[in-house]
Order: sequence, then C-alpha cells, then structure tokens
Amino acid sequence: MNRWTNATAGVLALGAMVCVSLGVLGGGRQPGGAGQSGRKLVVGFAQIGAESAWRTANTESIKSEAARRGIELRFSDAQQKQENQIRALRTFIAQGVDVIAFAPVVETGWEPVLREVKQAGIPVILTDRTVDVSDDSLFVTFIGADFVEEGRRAARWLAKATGGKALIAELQGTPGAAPAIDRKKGFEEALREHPEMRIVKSQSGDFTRAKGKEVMEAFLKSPEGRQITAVYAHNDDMALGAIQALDEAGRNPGKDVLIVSIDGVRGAFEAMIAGKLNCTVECNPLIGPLLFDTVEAVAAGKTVPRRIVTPEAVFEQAQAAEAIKARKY
Ligand code: GYE
Repeated sequence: MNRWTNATAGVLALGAMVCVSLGVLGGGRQPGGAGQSGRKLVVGFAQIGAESAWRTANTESIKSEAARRGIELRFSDAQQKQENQIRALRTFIAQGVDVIAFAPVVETGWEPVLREVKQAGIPVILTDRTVDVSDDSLFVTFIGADFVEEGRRAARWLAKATGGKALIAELQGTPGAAPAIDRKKGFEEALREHPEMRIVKSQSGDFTRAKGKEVMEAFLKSPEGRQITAVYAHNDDMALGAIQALDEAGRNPGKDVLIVSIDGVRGAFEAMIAGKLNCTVECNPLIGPLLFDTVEAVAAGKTVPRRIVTPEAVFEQAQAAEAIKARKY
C-alpha cells in the first residue's frame, strides 16, 4: 500500500464519488508542474483561528505534515474572521502558490474570491468545513467530517442515556459555520423521534470555552435554563465552559445535568474521567496526512474523490480512562 492508499483506507467517500479532473479548473498554469519538476511544492493554507483545542491539534497536524514532506507551507491564521481569510486567499494568488487549501470559517460569501482563484488556475482543497457555492468547479474536493451525522450521534446517545426524556440547553458553534449548521440539523432530526426531548435554550458560544461558560451562566439565570436536564454542545470546549458554569451555580454536571459534546479532545476525556462530561462524539482534526496526500495527487494532475469523509467514533464515560491512553489530541 502506498501512503495515499494507507491514509485513505477506512475513509469513506460519500455522495456521488465524482472525480474531478484538474482540467476543469482551467487557467494558464500547468498543475503538477511543481511536483513533477522536483521543485518544492508551495501550498497556501488559510486557517480559521485558534478558537479550540480541536483547532490547535488541526493546525499542528497540518504544519508538521507539511514539514515532514518538505512542502513549503504558507500558513495564515484568520482569527475567526472571513475577511481575513479572503485576504489570505488573495495573497496566495499574488504569490502564485501551487495549491490553496483552507477551512472556511462560514459557509457563504466565497464565490467571488474563489472565482479569482480559479481564474489564476490554482486548485482549491477544502478541509474541515465546506462552502455553499453554486459553481462546483470552484473547489476540487472537501476533506472533513460528516457534521450532520455527528449531531445525530449526539442525540441518539442522549436519547439512550435519558430514556428519551430531556430538557436540553444547546450551545451552538460559530453562526453560519458548517459544523454549527449541520450539528444542529442532525441533532434536531434525531430528536424528532423523541417527543419528550426538547431544546429549551439555544445560543451560539462561538466554539470557545469562555463563550460556552458565559452563555451557560446566562441560561442558568432564566426560568427555562434552570429546568435543564441536559446540555448539547457543538464542541468540547464550550461543554467544558458550561461545566464550569454549572459547577459554579451549584448544579451537578455529569449527574443531574447530562452533558454531550463533539470533538473528542483530551480535555473532554479528562472531564469524563472526572465524571463531569458524559459523552463526546469524535471529530478527527488530524487531517494533515490526508490533506497532503490529496495536495500531492492534485498537484500531479491526478483525479481525487470529490468528497473525503474522516471516520469517527463515539466515547462514553465508562470508556474514557482506557481510551485516553491512545488519544493523540
Ligand atoms: O468541532 C470545533 C472547532 O470545524 C470541526 O471547529 C471544526 C470545529 C470543531 O473550533 O472545536
């Protein structure tokens, strides 16, 4: 097995496995020229920011894998702002990088800049989050998790743990972000089978621990918020913030308020071992190897699957002490 096969083994390509040839990207440059001529590949990566432990692990995976392969990485951190990411993409065009990869902070508003990238003949790979565009030729592939399924998994776990009865506070991710939209959608979809499970409070905590805490504090001051029996957080960091708020308010997170979140970062496992978090639905940030397998394939003019989904598990409290030993992030 070569590295590409290795990294993609067990990875499910969902949807219509449309293989996109770089020919459709048009533009003047010759894709693959860099790799083939032996010149160092230059890749521009526009990261979202450093909002969570997941993101830190994701950035580290991308940087270390680029270094390991001798790929020149131009890395930009947008501090959670779309305008900064757009600026970074334009800089990458001006620099004439071979491939652009990025994790779009929100889904919409990308068409104009992606058309400029296409015009320049630079292939685009989406990682982690996707974009909502009408023209499919604006990116080659999207590598990342199935966020809708993650939401369903969280709801199914909660239904099982509560016998289908819960008053839920939801902490949403960044407004307009694919994982916030899809994790809400999947969760609500699975909830439809459980009429006695209701979301009574729902607000964005922007995927950060500080905001998760702040929003939970506000929830706990409201009449519905005081009734909650469960918390569904779109990521672990917000759940950890919420746990702090619950602790400080004299509630019993993990016992009289069940907490389920998404990501599977080390802090979540520690909180499960401490009995304060009940379940984390894994979302794998370690996509550096898969990303650069794809970058190299694309630069060499090969076709790649249109959608590459990362495989993920669900972890409960009882498994935490054993599972934490193998956690890499
Ligand atoms: O769940 C969250 C991060 O887009 C999957 O972004 C990612 C999410 C992740 O800030 O922790």
